Amino acid sequence: MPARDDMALTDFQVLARDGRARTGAITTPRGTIRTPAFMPVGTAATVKGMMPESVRDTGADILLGNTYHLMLRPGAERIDRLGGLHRFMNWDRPILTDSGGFQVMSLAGLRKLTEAGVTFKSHIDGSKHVLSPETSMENQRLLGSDIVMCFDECPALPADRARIEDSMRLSMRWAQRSRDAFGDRPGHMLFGIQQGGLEQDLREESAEALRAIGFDGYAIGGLAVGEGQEAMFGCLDFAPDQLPQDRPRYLMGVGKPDDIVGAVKRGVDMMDCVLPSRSGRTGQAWTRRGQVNLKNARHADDPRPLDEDCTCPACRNYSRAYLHHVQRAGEMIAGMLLTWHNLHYYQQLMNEMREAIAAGAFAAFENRFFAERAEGDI
Ligand code: PRF
Ligand code: ZN
Repeated sequence: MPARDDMALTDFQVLARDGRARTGAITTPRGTIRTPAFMPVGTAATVKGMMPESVRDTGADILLGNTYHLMLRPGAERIDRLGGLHRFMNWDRPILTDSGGFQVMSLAGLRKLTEAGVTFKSHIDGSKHVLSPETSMENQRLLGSDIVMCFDECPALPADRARIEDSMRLSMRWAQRSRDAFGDRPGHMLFGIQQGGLEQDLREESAEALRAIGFDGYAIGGLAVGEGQEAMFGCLDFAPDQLPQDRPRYLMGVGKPDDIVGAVKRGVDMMDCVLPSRSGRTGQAWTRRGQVNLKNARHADDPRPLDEDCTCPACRNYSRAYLHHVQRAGEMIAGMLLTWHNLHYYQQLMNEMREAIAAGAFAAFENRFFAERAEGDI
């Protein structure tokens, strides 16, 4: 038995496999993350419309935060002075922060990309900033992130092979600089990000570069950027297997419930997406039977809950008629209730998949998942 000081503060264990799907646990000093895990998105130090204790009640073990947004407002130094992101937003469990590489390309105003990094103008006030592997690692350290992401670049698809290849190689040089700048921080994990578009050989080259550097976990970046589900699944048929078996694999920015089921089936352990929270604020609900638009007039006189089998507060305490009314009236509670329901549904789905994988019954789970959706909302 090693002395306590010698024991790793973070760990990943695969507890069971079913086909390529796995279930396991990531251990961190701030708590355990059951995998496959879905991470609600808390971009601006809040999961919009939800109290942190309510997010926890839906079953979330970890949240995602965004370096890009937080460095611009309120500033990573300020959050550090105020005791770090966990204390600032009142969430004491693990937080994964994205590096800003993806957000700066999609959100920033005028920007200039060089080997050194990205110079850009804030989408909030036009002020000038620099993100590089080094400044991203520093900002994520100031935030107190438990799982830090490498600084990378992600081209939108479709793109030329040459563009994808150059971008992937730049991201791999940035991955080495991220590793060097991160240093040795017990209790915190650094994840590399695989790029390479839909090309199997570029994905392999990227995986090899990341494995040679060595990370605590490996993300699959550059997917869900306009290629469609079939192409994404085609890539996921080989990409997870190119990454180390004994480390968590995180598919960034995915997705709809059926994307998530397909990704888990192909060996993905972690995911994040704004969909359940964002669509909750526009009247869209996700249930076992698919997508339901609460704005639709067919709900106006409906006394039934959104989903009679769901145990979330929106379904236990309110009718479809009420959810329809508050949505139409633009009341704040509309977004609050639907976000709660959607996050609850997503976490329920993850729970079912973890149990199915542990029981060697993923195929049966998948059949039920698609059969219920095929029935449609009734
Ligand atoms: N890189 C980073 N964040 C991301 C992505 C990526 O490729 C994606 C792609 N779906 C979402 N978020 N750093
Ligand atoms: Zn519900």
